[in-house]
Order: sequence, then structure tokens, then C-alpha cells
Amino acid sequence: MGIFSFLKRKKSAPEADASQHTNQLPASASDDNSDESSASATPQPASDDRQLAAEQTASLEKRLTKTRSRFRDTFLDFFLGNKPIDDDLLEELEGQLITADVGVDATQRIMDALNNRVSRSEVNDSDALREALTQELLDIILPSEAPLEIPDSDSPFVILVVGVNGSGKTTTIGKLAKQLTEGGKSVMLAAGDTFRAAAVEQLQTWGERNQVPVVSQGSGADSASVIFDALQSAKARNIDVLIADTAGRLHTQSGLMDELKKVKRVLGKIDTAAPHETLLVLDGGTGQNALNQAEQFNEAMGLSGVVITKLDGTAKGGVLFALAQKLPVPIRFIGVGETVDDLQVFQAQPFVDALLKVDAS
Ligand SMILES: Nc1nc2c(ncn2[C@@H]2O[C@H](COP(=O)(O)OP(=O)(O)OP(=O)(O)O)[C@@H](O)[C@H]2O)c(=O)[nH]1
Ligand SMILES: [Mg+2]
Repeated sequence: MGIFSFLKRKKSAPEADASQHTNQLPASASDDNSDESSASATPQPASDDRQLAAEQTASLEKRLTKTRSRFRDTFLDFFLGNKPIDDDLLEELEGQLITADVGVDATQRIMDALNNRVSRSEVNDSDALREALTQELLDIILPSEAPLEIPDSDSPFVILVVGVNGSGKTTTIGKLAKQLTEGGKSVMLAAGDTFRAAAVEQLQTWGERNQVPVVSQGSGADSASVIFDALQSAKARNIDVLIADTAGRLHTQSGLMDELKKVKRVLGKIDTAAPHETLLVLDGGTGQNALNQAEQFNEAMGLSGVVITKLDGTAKGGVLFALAQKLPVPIRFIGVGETVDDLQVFQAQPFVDALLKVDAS
């Protein structure tokens, strides 16, 4: 399911009408010291939800090819030949879960559950073991399935996007802006990555592509001040969603982490609830390193959501299970390619199906 269909459903809910913002962006900028480009959002035609879900499951199977072949090659071959379910086999399975980047904690949880089922004679053959494994994997990531909800409100919903260098923050913002405008929301972007001129240009390009305004100051400006100005401007213009980009930083760079905390504080002066979403973007290809990043960003910033990108180019997609087991923060989206449409709302069942379902090809 894309956020598009998700938002459409929300908009038709009875309480959705009262304070709805206009979906048309005003033609003129109102923020004096900001450099903006703007145009109207163009709502896209509605598609059938079911068809969309089926299409996205199919596309997920294609996009996750590398992780999928690792899972299928590892586990499906393993279950061939109806081997006896004994300690040796379970030990081998444990090693393969670790190899598939599922992580130590999630693997432990799965093995405990499988051992229990085997000792209670609930699992006696390969087929039952495969089904039990699939169920345990699903149980681990199901609690992380919590799509981003953007309530209708008089003030802009602020999404602060953070993460290490090159994880896919700016690209994810571009993709998200498209999905939100397609869902009928008016969107503004804040160029809070003031480290490099190229970073501002990159965001402006996404703004132009999606026809949404971008608030920026010159490179070297104070990031918190850019984002503060952007929120004031978004408020004045009745924008529904403000998405703030930030410079990539390592979770170990305490000065830079303090800068992010300052952004949060400053936003709180305009709206005590802002940022409403602090979204960590993680590169799925970094495997277990993503776990460390997530834990430390969460400690410093209090995350409300995670996006895992670049799952199309890696065999390390098993890291989602490790993350879900370790981090009590929803996985909002997954990035499965470089183009604007390659962002999917995270859903547990299609994800597990794409990796392990026997008839998935
Ligand atoms: N294959 C693939 N590439 C992606 C995905 N998301 C982002 N990228 C690519 O990753 C690279 C870095 O993306 P950016 O969006 O610039 O990353 P960033 O986190 O903003 O980087 P900094 O601003 O330098 O910290 C670009 O080449 C993107 O096209 C994805 O889901 N799949
Ligand atoms: Mg960037």
C-alpha cells in the first residue's frame, strides 16, 4: 500500500472535514529572507486500493531480489529433502539466520520459539518448520508496521529528517513530497542541510520536480534558523506538511547531534508539538551498522519513525528484522530504488512474503 491510498482513506473519515487545509499552494511567497519556488499541487487520479496493493507486492518481490535470493537460497534449499528436525539442523538454521543479517537478538528469539515448538512436537517436519519460521519472522516485524498518519490540523505537520551522510535523506524527502501531494496534502520543504551549496540545490530540484516550495538560505546559514523560518512561512501559508532536510552526520559527532537538538528546541517555540515526526533515514545496505545508528539517534533525538533505503541494491535486507527486534520505533517506509516512485509504506506481511513465499516468483 502506498501512502497515497492510505491518505485517501483518511480523508474520507468523518472527522477529516472540519479543519482541512487547502491543497492548493498560494502563488506568492510570504517569507522575506527566504528563497522560494512554488506552484500548485496536482492531485492524481484515484486507483483501486486492492490493485495498488497487488502491484506493490509484485514490485516488492522484484525490488528485493538480492535479499530475496539470499533468504530463499538459504532457507528454502535448507528445507528441501525433508531432513529430520534435530539439534544439528536447528543449529545450522541459527547460523543461517545470522548470515542473512537477521541479527543476534532476533535470531535468539526465533530459535527459542522454534525449539519450544519442536520440543512440544508441534513442528515435526521441514514444511512445518518453514511455516513456523515464516510466522516467527512475521511476528518480529509486525509491531514495526505503523504507517505515518498526518492528521488534519490548523498548523503544519513537521517532519524532521535525520541520518548519517548519504543514507538517502534528501531523496526520501523528494519521494515523500510526491506521495503527500498526490494524497492531497500541501507540502513545503526546508533546506536545513546548509553544509554544502549542492545540498540546497538537490532539494530545490526535488521541489521543482514535485512543484512544492522550498525554503532555503545560503550555504553556511544556521540550520535551525532555516527550519524555523520555514515553519513560520508554512504556517502563514496554511501548508499541511513541512519536511525539513538536515545535513548528514555521524551519531558519534556530539556537536552535530547538539545542532539537531537545537532544531527541535527552536521548532518547539512556534509549535510545542513540532517536530511531529522525527524520521531517521538508514541505508539498508549498511546491515548491522544501521542498528547502531538507529539506537544512538533514538537516544539523542527521540525518533518517531525510521525509513530503510536502498533495499533494492542489497542482500542485507534481513536487517529489518534486527531493527524491529531492537528498536521500539515504527518502520514507516522502505526505499526500493532511486526514482520518485520508489518509496513504499512498510507492511510486514508483503515483506515476509516477498522474501520467503514459495510461490512468490
Ligand atoms: N538504489 C537506491 N538508491 C537510493 C535510494 N535512496 C537514495 N538512494 C541514492 O543514494 C544516494 C544518496 O542519497 P541522498 O538522498 O543524497 O542521501 P542524503 O542522506 O541526503 O546524503 P547527504 O545529504 O550527503 O547526507 C543517491 O545517489 C540516491 O539516489 C534507494 O532506495 N535505492
Ligand atoms: Mg542530503
